[in-house]
Amino acid sequence: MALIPKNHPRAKSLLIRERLVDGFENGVVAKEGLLAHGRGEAFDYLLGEKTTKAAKKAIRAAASALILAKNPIISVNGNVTALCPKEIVQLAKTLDAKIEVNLFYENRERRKNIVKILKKNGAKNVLGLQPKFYKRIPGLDSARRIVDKNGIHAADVVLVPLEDGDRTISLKKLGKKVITFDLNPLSRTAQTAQVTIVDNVIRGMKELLVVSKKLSSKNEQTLKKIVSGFDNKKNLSANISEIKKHLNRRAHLV
Ligand code: PTJ
Repeated sequence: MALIPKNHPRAKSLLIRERLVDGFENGVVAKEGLLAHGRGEAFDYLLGEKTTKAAKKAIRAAASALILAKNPIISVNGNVTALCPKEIVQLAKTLDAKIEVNLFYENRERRKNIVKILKKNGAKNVLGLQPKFYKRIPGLDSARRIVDKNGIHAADVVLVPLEDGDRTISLKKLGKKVITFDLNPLSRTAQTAQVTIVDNVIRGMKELLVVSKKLSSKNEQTLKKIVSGFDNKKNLSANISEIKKHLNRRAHLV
């Protein structure tokens, strides 16, 4: 692991980067996952490396939808496992949700490594390792089409952090509600999910856990009101405005 001085101005984000590199070296993260992280870092920088007001609003809507769900599931890939395994497991416990490994860059060994990490962090059961339960999502060509019939296939609300496009549309066609984390408010996933949390999973997943715990005592009517009052397009625009504001502030410093 690289030595990062504590007082380095970007120590936090350099430490996060190290988690990805460790994840790659331990066979959890795909090499393409390192590139995806770099893209995320750039957007995080443009957002001021903080959870915006808009992201907090999306997190409330996401938590409400997940609490209201009959059969919620958290879909995990290499990057999200390397970045926040503990939070994923705690969130699943809080929401009584299942966890399923779903990869874009299919690799059986990596699936096993991801399950191992999640179990080390307290997960009892992680779906996605048993081919006898595999089903296909129609209309999807990537490896992500392979899902567990008792997991993503049966779910009504799916949390898909760090996605790459087509699956969100296919899951929506199957009548599922899709919630995503994506630092790029312009990505296809961000634009097609019902709830997009434009935040770094490393911060956002913690916040989603806290808010889910808080809202779990609220009644159905209150939660439904939070969900129906949320407008994803408006929320994405608010995040884009946040980027513009941040850029303007930085430009004035030069
Ligand atoms: O482990 P696998 O095989 O399932 O592969 C996972 C990756 C992430 C490599 C795969 O899904 C992929 O290639 O994704 P993309 O197309 O690069 O999209 C990832 C999106 O996540 C981009 O829009 C990034 O800006 C965003 N992103 C990257 N890091 C973070 C992030 N969003 C939130 N938090 C992050 N830390």
